[in-house]
Amino acid sequence: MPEPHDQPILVPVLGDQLTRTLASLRGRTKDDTVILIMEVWDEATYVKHHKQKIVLIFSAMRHFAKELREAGWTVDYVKLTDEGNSGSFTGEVARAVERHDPRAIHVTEAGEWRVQQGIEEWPDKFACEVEIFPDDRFLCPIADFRDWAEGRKHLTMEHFYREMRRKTGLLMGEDGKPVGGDWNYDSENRQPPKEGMDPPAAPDFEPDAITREVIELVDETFGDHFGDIEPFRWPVTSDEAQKAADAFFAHRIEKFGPYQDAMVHGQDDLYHSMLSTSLNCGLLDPLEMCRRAEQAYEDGRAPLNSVEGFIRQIIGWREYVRGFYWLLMPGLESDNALNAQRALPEFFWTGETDMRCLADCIRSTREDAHAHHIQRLMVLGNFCLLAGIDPRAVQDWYLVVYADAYQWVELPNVSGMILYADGGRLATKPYAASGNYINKMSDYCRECRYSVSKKTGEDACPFNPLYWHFMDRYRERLESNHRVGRIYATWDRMGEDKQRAYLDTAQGFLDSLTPARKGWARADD
Ligand code: FAD
Ligand code: DLZ
Ligand code: SF4
Repeated sequence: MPEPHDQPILVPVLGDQLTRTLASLRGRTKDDTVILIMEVWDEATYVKHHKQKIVLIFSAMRHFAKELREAGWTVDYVKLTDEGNSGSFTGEVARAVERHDPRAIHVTEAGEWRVQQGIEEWPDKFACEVEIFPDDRFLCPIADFRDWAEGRKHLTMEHFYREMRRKTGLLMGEDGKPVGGDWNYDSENRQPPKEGMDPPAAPDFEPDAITREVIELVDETFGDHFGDIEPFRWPVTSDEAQKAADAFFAHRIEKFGPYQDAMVHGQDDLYHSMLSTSLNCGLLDPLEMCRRAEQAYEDGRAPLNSVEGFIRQIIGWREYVRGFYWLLMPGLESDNALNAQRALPEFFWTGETDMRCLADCIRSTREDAHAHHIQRLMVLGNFCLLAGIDPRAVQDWYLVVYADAYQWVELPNVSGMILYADGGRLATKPYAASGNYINKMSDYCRECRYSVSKKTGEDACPFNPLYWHFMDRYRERLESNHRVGRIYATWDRMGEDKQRAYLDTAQGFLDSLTPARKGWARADD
């Protein structure tokens, strides 16, 4: 390692901050800076992440360090197996302070509350000055979101999104009006899969020597974690991530919108971008991706509904959930507005269930550390909502199993979007659905052992009775909700025998579930 000048600035870069233009790196000079990148036990094990998630982060961190060194920076890289590794960010910064005697530490704020709490203690722990920079890779500063949320009863994403459109100018006409006249084209984005649909494959990235070494390390060290370690195909450098983006903007964006909600057995990517892992660890810039989408529209390569839909996911949902997270933490973690207490079923980990939709989503989750949004929301999430699974168990599952999962994005989606555990601050109604929705949007039901058209009894699709069991359980709370309340007229018209059959079928199904064994998500649970 070349020695930089006396008393340099120490810049710790976390595993989801792998961006050359990171706020704490901008403006630094090479002869006056030591960049510290740390593989630490605490981060790898606070939940037992999917093996591919750890491979992705460690490999991306090692590649990033290599690129920085090749560009002339001094990088102090701590490997997980290095002698003396303390296992924590704070411990490693303390050791680096001993090694380099920095005059200051410059760090960009952490994505997650847990880590940020640790960073905020650094000024008291270390004798040198500590400067914490806002993470301006996000387009909406945390303080701006707070201002926006102030005094609002409902934090409606759509309202936030419009402000973000105005702020970024994305898809805005010169008259200050949205391009095409409407803000949102979601109603055009709900097509079921077409027979014989054959989306162009997303590029695979063959593991190089660095990734191979990490795969071996993770296999040896975290072999008991959930998920297949290979084939490992995620981009681990910014060049690879750009290639993945090129392929999306060349071949998939056109149909991204219409088939955004479609589900096909055996396929978890369809026309989705598969860019979340790269966006979240810093290999891609969110605004740049939106500009590329806008360009595709301007060049006539993609229709407005696809492009607007993609941009909304990024400057709308992605920015919104991040603001929502920082607004409501730490309480959001323990919110349980519906008092859901049931243990997560074991099949979430093993995939062994006769429910074909769930089995397929869990398969892709195990094989690829990925499932697309509607699979996460309307199959896996819907099941957890209807079955009344304890939010803590659901949070842990989502945080473990997806390669793109960080608490800032996982928690609002789980607590707010799927479970209504936040009491309705994110979603105005629970996203509850019977088997009918899944049947309409997928090819899952055709070969399922359950019958989606049966409402009660042994062979009935479990989503059907579970839906009414859920509605009945929460009648008092939901009846007054104008978006759900009308459903109770249908329930009341059924009569007692039919209602009893629904409730008994659902209860029989719930009683048959085997709770997950301990130790899947956390070593100490
Ligand atoms: P695309 O469908 O191509 O979408 C483009 C981009 O939009 C994504 O890459 C992502 O950055 C952004 N985006 C889309 N929807 C959301 C959303 N609801 N919240 C935030 N960003 C969004 N996404 C994560 O990145 N990490 C998570 O841990 C995560 N957990 C989720 C948990 C649940 C219960 C649900 C319902 C959704 C979750 N999502 C999460 C959002 C979404 O499912 C994934 O971002 C998406 O499936 C990633 O695949 P993609 O890149 O192909 O996405
Ligand atoms: C997810 C993850 C893992 C598995 N390991 C590390 C690590 O060893 N070192 C590191 O810097 N980051 C890791 N990460 C990503 C961090 O969890 C992420 O940077 C923080 O949670 C952000 O708050
Ligand atoms: Fe899923 Fe029900 Fe369809 Fe089976 S019948 S695939 S359980 S929705």
